[in-house]
Amino acid sequence: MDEHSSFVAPSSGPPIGIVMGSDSDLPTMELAAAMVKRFGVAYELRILSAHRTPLEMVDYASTAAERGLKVIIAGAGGAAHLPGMVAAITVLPVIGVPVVSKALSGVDSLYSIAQMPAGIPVATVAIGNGANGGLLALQILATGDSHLATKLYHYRESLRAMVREKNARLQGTQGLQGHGGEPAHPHHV
Ligand code: RP5
Repeated sequence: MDEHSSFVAPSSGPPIGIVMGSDSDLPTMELAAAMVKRFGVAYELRILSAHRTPLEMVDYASTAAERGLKVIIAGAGGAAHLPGMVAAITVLPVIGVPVVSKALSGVDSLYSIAQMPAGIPVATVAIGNGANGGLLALQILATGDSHLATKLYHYRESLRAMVREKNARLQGTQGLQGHGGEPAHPHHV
């Protein structure tokens, strides 16, 4: 492993790497892939286990930057060491996605991913939230890509519009639900 590999001039591979510990993580990590795809950004998808294929994991992480990756989204469940170990090997930003586990519902995954020692950060999203993993990766890329930043801004606009529309619909039903002209959902100050 070349410990300086992150400083080698990168090739033109996809900028986002999505890795996961097992195919059982795929339903969660496909949410990340779908989000990245939605914004038209190229990505690669790999099953890579910190415990079952440690040497492949080291190879992947140590060559990630020279292959052109800019950010890695890593999902794992249970004793979820993949994101932290990948982060230990490369200086690329690593986003950890805690996958829901059978025994502890993903709390084990969350703690394993978030509680990194000083010096080796992993940006951890909520349990099962692969979509936010994808979005955060896109936001990191967008710091150097104004076209992508504009697309993300429009996405936020769509979220705002969605909430406003929901509120407008709620306000429209108040006349049916309210009592004696009182708002159905009074605002207490
Ligand atoms: C972890 O163990 C994987 O990330 C997965 O979430 C969990 C269970 O793996 P499988 O037993 O389903 O392969 O390494």
